[in-house]
Amino acid sequence: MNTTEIKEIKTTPFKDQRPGTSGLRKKVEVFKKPHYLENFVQSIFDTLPKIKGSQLVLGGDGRYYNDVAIQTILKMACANGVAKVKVGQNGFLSTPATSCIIRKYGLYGGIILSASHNPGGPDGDFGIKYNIENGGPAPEKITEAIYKRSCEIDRYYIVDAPDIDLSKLGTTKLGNMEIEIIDPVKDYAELMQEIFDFNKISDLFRSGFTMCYDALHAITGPYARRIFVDMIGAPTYSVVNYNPLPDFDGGHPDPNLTYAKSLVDLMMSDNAPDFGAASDGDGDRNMILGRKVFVTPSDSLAILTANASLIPRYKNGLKGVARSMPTSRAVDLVAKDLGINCFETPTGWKFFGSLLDAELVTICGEESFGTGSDHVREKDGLWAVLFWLNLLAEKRSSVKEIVKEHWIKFGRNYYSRHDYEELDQDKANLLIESLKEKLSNLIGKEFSGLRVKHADEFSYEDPVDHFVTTGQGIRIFFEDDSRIVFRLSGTGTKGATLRVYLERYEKKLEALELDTQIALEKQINAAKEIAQIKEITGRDKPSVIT
Ligand code: VG1
Ligand code: CO
Repeated sequence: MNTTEIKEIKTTPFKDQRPGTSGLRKKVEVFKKPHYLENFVQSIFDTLPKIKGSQLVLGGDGRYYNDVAIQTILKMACANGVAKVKVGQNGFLSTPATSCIIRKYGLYGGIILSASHNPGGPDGDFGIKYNIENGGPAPEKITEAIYKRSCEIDRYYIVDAPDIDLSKLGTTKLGNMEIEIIDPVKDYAELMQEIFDFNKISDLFRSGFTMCYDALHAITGPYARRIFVDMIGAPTYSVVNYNPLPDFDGGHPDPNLTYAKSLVDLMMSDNAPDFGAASDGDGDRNMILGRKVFVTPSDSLAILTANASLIPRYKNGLKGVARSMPTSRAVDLVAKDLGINCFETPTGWKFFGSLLDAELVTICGEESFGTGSDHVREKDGLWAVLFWLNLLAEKRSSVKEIVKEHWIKFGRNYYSRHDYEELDQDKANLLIESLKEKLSNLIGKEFSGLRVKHADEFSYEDPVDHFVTTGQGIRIFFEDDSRIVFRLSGTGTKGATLRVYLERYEKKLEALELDTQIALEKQINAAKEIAQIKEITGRDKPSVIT
């Protein structure tokens, strides 16, 4: 029998532990402050009614400080009476794989160590997120309770024990708590094999189809190698940057036009393979490219929805779809055509969980390179890539052809997001506050040739549990049905990030292939004018355009 001494450590609250869009994210140096991580973890444990005797899963995206945090969390889990923890080998687990494991083994919950697409390393970001027994991110009522607890906390529990070796698969003990070190890929890969037709995708590769999947030195490398190369038989060169590194090789593991630049350059060149894709730090995002074409995440969501019946798991149709509010309305048109419901939720995956659990929707998506379905309760990067591969294997046409066909049938929702990063927090708040004050006076006014039809601040009542979430972004609708949305990011760790979401619908055949920024010129200018971006922030252009 292992005896391990439980220590009660006195502490005082930090005032900044309110989880954002996706868990608590801070600079590594903040997490390194004495008691900072411990306070938050204990606040999670104190908030959960059945933590004693429970089973959890624990892992992260391999970023700097994961290894240290995992050891602390294991010792705290033991001191708090957790019965068993499954840990990914070497501490690795992607976000969707964690969700899969919670569901498959009926666990009480999981702790994910990641700051997703934010940079890593000693000067980078770190994060921690709690997922509940449905496998999804804790909903707002739980994250708010955790925050409230963190404001009062005065002690935490931890055992005094040597570190656990996480490199060997198998079961070990820490005091009375069982620790099972698991293969991080196996359960997830098996689930993917149930959803998609791997044989069809193998045939596609055998026919000479070429792909470049860029894991950006983040968590999906081992998953992509196992699934694409070992199981499906894609040539090894199909997966690049596949070894996870604590600092992502100095990169920004964010699959978009700015940060996955080498992949984008390759896909736009004459040597482009047929298909290109990338994922983010923790594996829940996806970027889809074809030869000389980038598929916006909003279009990808609409195209996957429209073609879902070609995929084994979805062959009998979809229950409904959901998108976050700023995501383009392309999927709404598909839902209408299919005769299914389309829900509009606030930003962040935590809002999709209750719709998925109530079986109101099958597929969900966000404009921020996030797509997923009811197979887990997180967005899922490799799932989206496999969905596209399965589609390409069925249709045997190019990505560009599939996208064009879609626009011809449904029209095109030109869409772009302009981010103004690292703004002064007070100026960003002022910008949003002044917008709110202006809202009722905007109607009927004209900006850059666009007349305002309606303007409001988005709030959401969950149709299942009726929980109301307010302050979810400013929406301006114009008479031509184009739209601008303004909101502040809830995942940044330095200053504030203003996100401006721009959308315009086009049905005319001859206008389906314009340059996006040109197609949205009026909306871009109207946004600058309405929000007085330059006057308030001093910036005359965004730092990132996606
Ligand atoms: C961003 C995205 C949002 C996404 C969130 C978490 O949030 O806009 O759509 O759900 O990141 O994604 P925000 O508040 O910064 O706009 V991830 O891949 O960090 O888990
Ligand atoms: Co992510």
